[in-house]
Amino acid sequence: MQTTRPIEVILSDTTLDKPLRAIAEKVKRGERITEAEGLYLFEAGELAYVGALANHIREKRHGNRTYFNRNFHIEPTNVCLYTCTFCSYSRLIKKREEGWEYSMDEIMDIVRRYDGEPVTEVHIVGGVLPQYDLEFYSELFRRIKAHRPELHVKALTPVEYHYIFKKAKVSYEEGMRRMKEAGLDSMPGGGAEIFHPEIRDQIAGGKCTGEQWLRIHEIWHELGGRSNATMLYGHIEEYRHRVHHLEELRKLQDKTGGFQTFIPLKFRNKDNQMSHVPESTVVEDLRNYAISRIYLDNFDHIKAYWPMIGREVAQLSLAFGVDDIDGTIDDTTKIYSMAGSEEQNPAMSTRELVNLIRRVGRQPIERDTLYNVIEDYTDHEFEEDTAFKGYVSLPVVNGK
Ligand code: V47
Ligand code: SF4
Repeated sequence: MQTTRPIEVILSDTTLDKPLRAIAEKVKRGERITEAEGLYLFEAGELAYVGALANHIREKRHGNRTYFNRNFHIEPTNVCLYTCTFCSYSRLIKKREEGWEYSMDEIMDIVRRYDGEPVTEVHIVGGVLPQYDLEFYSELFRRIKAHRPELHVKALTPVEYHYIFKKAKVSYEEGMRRMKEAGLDSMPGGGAEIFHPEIRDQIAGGKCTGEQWLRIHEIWHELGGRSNATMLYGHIEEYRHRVHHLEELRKLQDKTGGFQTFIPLKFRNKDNQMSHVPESTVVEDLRNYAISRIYLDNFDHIKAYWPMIGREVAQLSLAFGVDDIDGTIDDTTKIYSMAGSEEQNPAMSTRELVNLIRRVGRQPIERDTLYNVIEDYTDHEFEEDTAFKGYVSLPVVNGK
């Protein structure tokens, strides 16, 4: 089933203005677009147009392949020293009794809960507090690896690393080396928000700067590590700030090649200091995925994080440049449910994820964190699963 128009149809449109035609021609030839062209896409690129270009790139790179993994999250605490204005999840230290602060043993209990389960990745991220320091996280990574060596530890962002390295008086280089030794496998993309100081200074509550975020990823890449990148969009930023953000990522990726996936994160406005700011529309969300796909010509993957965007928009996004929808999650993250996402208890079984992808004509591929293929579910027959709960609005397709 064709969901977006082929790029040739776009190019045959005689009403297309000159700059949009030039961009479409570049995309067809596989050439990079400039910052000015990126800005023009945000300003003038209507949904069907950017969608056709992004889908062209997506299908050239990945065909119909659509990736997911089996993962769970651990959020050691939601108490935080910082005061990001978009954050619905954190509690200030003076209100710490309203939050949670897990001990090492409690965190290991969560890891052990998945013993025997076919998960491949644990994603660890949370608030920033003095007791969660370099020693704590080194010990935690060591314990997880001792307990389950093959479980991929995707943990912490430059927000935490900047803080814990400064506290421990070690350089970023020394700190990241120690994290690697302790068992860190990769870094998630969080904490990026908007790099431009005009916006970051207003929303990021005193945490690390855009330059520091980029530098820590660069050092991690130099150590041979892989990581993701995000952008929190749809609040007080302007299009030029998004383009600046994408440009900084593209430049670093040219240098290191260490990023795997770009994940646009839609600002959700429940219960935070920016609740008065309206959320972006679905049209804008899809345009943003598509323009990210077009701009980031050196990123392999664009991910729609379904607990944040919802299942239906995640399905739609697969026709707008997205080729990855994250994983099973198993109701282990609170960041988006507390910010007002429609996914109040985010959890999907493998079968649900597979169905979600298949129903929009794509091929579901289970991957590990580094995108090695674990299983191609294109023709997979599922056993009848009577314990199957949760996402019931997608009926079984073709008996699968
Ligand atoms: O950095 C917090 C965002 C991020 C809100 O690497 C909010 O695979 C919208 O980075 N509205 C953390 N966004 C989550 C994250 C992530 C998620 C999934 C996969 C990966 C990956 C990374 O969540 C924060 C911030 O940008 N965030 N509050 C909010 N109200
Ligand atoms: Fe703390 Fe992260 Fe929330 Fe900012 S986004 S207040 S750093 S938990």
